[in-house]
Amino acid sequence: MGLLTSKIKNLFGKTEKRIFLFGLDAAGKTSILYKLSLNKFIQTIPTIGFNTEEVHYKKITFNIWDIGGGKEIRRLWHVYCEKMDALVIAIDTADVSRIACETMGCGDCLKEYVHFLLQQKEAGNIPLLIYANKQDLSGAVGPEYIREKLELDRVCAERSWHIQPCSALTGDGLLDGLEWLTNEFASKRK
Ligand SMILES: Nc1nc2c(ncn2[C@@H]2O[C@H](COP(=O)(O)OP(=O)(O)OP(=O)(O)O)[C@@H](O)[C@H]2O)c(=O)[nH]1
Ligand SMILES: [Mg+2]
Repeated sequence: MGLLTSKIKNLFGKTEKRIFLFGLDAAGKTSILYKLSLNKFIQTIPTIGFNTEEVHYKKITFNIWDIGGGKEIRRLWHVYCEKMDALVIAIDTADVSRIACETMGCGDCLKEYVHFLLQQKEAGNIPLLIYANKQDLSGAVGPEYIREKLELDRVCAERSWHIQPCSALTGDGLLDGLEWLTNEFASKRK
């Protein structure tokens, strides 16, 4: 979509936003993307590279970029960080061992990658939405656990952030996440 078309749309009260969905492999990013865009829980395969879809919610067209979370791709996450309006992290909340571990630099826990992303210039002070996915599974942890383990109060002192419990399987919570972002974008316009 050209810049001009995008500006014309904005004149009519429609807005486009580019949001990037990161997270470890098997967190459920692709499942979230297609549940939002097709309203279907599809069978996925690990993403090599990325998938992108448009999701229309209220007056916003969300261009959602789902970036693969495999170990080799994670190292390149920062390369995708271009013209982002929001950063979205998906977490498998039933797999707590991979959220944060004792040894920083282990290369396989989410915390270090999230902190790295937040430091990127392109991440500026854009909103951070965390989809606490797989809430349908027993043993899934909630927002407080994630907040503490990722040290969000410390690393997001200057940023708006929100942890949204959800399930790509049932769809619960996914639109609530877009609602939070919509309100964030609206509050920035004032
Ligand atoms: N029970 C349950 N399973 C889920 C949920 N979301 C995803 N899954 C399953 O988790 C597995 C991984 O899902 P994907 O969407 O492929 O994960 P991904 O984050 O895109 O993984 P990569 O592409 O490798 O980065 C699949 O077997 C999904 O069916 C959920 O909310 N609940
Ligand atoms: Mg995927």
